[in-house]
Amino acid sequence: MRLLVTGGAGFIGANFVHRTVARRPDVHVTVLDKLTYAGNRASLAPIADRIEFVQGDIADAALVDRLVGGADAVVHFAAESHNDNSLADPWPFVQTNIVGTYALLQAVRKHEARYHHISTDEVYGDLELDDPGAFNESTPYNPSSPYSATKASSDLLVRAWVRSFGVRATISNCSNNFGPYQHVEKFIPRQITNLIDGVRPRLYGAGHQVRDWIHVDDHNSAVWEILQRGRIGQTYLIGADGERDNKSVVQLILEAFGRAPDDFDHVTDRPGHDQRYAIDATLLRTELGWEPEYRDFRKGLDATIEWYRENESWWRPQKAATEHAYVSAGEQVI
Ligand code: NAD
Ligand code: TDX
Repeated sequence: MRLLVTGGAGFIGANFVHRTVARRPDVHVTVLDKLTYAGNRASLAPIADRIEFVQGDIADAALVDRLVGGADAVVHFAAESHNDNSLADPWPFVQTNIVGTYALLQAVRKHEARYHHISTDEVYGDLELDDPGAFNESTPYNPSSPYSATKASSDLLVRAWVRSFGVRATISNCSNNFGPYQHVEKFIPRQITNLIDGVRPRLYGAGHQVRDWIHVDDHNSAVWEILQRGRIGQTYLIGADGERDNKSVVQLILEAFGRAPDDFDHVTDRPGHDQRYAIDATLLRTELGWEPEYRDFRKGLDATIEWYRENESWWRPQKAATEHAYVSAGEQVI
């Protein structure tokens, strides 16, 4: 199989490429990545000689047409992915997440390639903290941020290309991922690298918001199942029953560093902050028999902390600029 992976130098994409190279020697992987601030060639360095790497933009229709023409299947991870950035400047989100997905869809339509679209549970909006429910495949779309609105838009383009043009596509909407190679702007790596630097973790507002954490390898094992055996036109939600509030996650990280449970700062809350995400992955489990491997959040978190301790040269170049951007955006201790 010739597989085109967009965004393969980003967090989830790089983990997906590592997993594919390790487990599927029959698959030829080409990565298309623009190498924005979030992309990092170093994430693919250990397997550089096992893959083809193309630096380029998914919105570049001619380039995408050429690469999709040489592929049997496309897994589309590339995106602008950070909610806080989408509040500061939504334009790159519209361009990459919507226009970029359009260019890919036109190419898979022309070349009749199989297409898997990576999306997020944030397209469904949020749940109240006291709501016992969870998102499923029939939950209506109700995105809150420019990021989630552009991801929702891209999902709807995929559905239309399936229905109108017969594109062989599937969609997955996953909950919050953690694991190695995640950019230090995101919640868990930011707190780990702060603590390595002797700086207190930073919790938005009261920290009561709930996220449904899944290890990145479990997300990617589900993507492989869907790519191979998913029903064309179907959406699958991916989640591993990992609900935790943000304050509890910070306190687990503090404990791993031997620090007191109140040794963190509350900082300015995110405008429009989604309260709770929760995934009901029954369809994925029953139809495709998928099960997560990382059932112990604390163990996965400890391994992730270890990875950041051992790979400082990977994250160090981004750390100061990332923290500076948060301060410039108005983040203050409250
Ligand atoms: P990331 O920001 O770490 O990586 C994104 C990658 O896409 C980077 O390598 C970047 O260089 C590349 N990219 C950005 N714009 C591009 C363009 N125009 N052309 C080509 N490449 C471009 O993101 P991530 O956290 O790995 O997320 C990957 C996908 O998974 C996204 O579609 C995101 O919406 C989705 N997702 C993420 C999570 C999560 O918790 N991180 C959860 C559910 C879904
Ligand atoms: O310093 C912080 N302090 C803090 O309390 C940061 C960076 C975040 N937070 C909070 C905000 C969220 O409630 O932690 C939670 C997680 O924040 P992010 O890592 O920014 O993730 P989130 O906004 O939940 O979105 C993530 O999951 C869904 C990914 O970034 C998206 O790409 C994915 O679609």
